[in-house]
Amino acid sequence: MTSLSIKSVFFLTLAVGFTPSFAGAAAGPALEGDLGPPVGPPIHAILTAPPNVPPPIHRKHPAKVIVELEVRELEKEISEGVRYTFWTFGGTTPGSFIRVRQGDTVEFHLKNHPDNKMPHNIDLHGVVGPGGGAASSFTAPGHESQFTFKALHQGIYVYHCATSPVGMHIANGMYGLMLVEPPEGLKPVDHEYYVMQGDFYTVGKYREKGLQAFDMQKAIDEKPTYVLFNGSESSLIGDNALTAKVGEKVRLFIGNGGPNLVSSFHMIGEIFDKVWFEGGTRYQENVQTTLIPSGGAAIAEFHTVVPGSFVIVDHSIFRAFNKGALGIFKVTGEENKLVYSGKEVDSVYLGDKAESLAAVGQAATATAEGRLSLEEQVKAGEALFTGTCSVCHQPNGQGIEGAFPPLAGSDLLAATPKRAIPIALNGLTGPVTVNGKTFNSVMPPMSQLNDDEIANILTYVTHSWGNKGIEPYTAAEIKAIRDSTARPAGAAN
Ligand code: HEC
Ligand SMILES: [Cu+2]
Repeated sequence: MTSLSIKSVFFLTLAVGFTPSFAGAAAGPALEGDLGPPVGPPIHAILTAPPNVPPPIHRKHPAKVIVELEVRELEKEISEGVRYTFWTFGGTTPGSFIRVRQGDTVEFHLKNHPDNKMPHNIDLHGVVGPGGGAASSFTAPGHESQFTFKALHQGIYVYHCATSPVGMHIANGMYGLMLVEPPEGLKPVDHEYYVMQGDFYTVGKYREKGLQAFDMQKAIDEKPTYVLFNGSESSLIGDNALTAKVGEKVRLFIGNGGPNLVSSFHMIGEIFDKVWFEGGTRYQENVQTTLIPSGGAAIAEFHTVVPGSFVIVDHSIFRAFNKGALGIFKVTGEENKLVYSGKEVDSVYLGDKAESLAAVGQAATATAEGRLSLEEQVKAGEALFTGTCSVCHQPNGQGIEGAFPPLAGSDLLAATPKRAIPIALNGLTGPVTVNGKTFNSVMPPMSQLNDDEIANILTYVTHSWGNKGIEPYTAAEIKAIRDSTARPAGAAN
């Protein structure tokens, strides 16, 4: 045994039932997945921030690959106007994407930035060894750890921090993906993207503005405030949407960091040609929704046929529309009326995300700095009105005859503008007359919107379509009505 290197002993102990041939310890592969010793000079791995994926590896031999990953604790935007202190691998949530080849010897360096407050480590699900590396990588702020592993198994693997309290480190965004390419590589495609879901727990409610603290009790109760792709509500919408052209092949590396929820990953209006479920070697074909366990991953491939905005969701659908688990895949190119006749109507599924929510963020910043202008409030309100109130009252506020009263030029609204607050919060039932026409229908409470949002929406409504502007609504007056009136049973608070 003394003639064997320490590393060989390490691997031998893992190979249960393996009878080593001692005739030439250095000769040839010993273990399944061990494709021989590294060839050539060490290679520094290219790491990418989501949604980007490092370029394919075209190497024909195993190599020594050096991965340098730095942990940063950073305050970033989790939703428009909402800040959160993320703990990150490489400055982003999810962390940097790592790509190696089966058989590679990976020299892993974990650095904990000196400005950080917490110790961290890393558990790579693609590593065979105690803690997946966690046992060798505990790193205090300002320090660096190093360990080496051989990537024996191909596949797509989650990595995450495993420092106590583990759930808190993961909930703060400490997870990412490592791809171990098969020796022959993956089939070429036109685009590869990196999407990873996570659930987040803040003391404030969904979209409550300002810097939000982590809520341990909500995390223990598994009641997330946010469920997100790539760590922010806006990471895959607007200018950040994923893109392709008609007729292209796309590969998604999809992970789920959890810490708690399982993802029902779905792309509205697309069908996955192939899904390597659970990140394994088999694939399923013609898949609508694939389940990504917490701490698991999958590879999905599809090809684009018609243009449009395809909405990426966790099909546990309240998470998509009320907790942020929504992204856009934007396909441009020629229509194909044989495949799909229609014109694109974004707002059917996109809700308020059909509009850029940048104005909402600007208004939130302005509010925090005590300089919110009427114009900013109106712009934010317009973005929020779209896809919420506009569904019934229509984008131009004209309503629909016999069903939804108009908000544009409404004599009722003009006469009693403040009554719009309890209507928006608590809904309205029974006969109501607007511009001489009687409506007798039901408006559901919209109390899932927060005080800022309702104030901005009502300010927009009363300053648009020729409505005579009154004083802008304030979040404080919305809150006062929220606190002093009763909502119907079952309404959100
Ligand atoms: C699901 C459809 C629906 C949605 C969504 C909706 N409303 Fe209404 N709204 C109605 C109906 C129906 C009425 C009349 C209710 C009745 O007959 O009692 C109404 C009445 C009103 C009124 C009083 C009548 C008027 O024209 O002045 C106001 C103000 C109003 N809605 C504002 C809003 C605002 C603001 C939003 C978004 C936050 C909103 N509504 C979302 C259906 C809706
Ligand atoms: Cu950590």
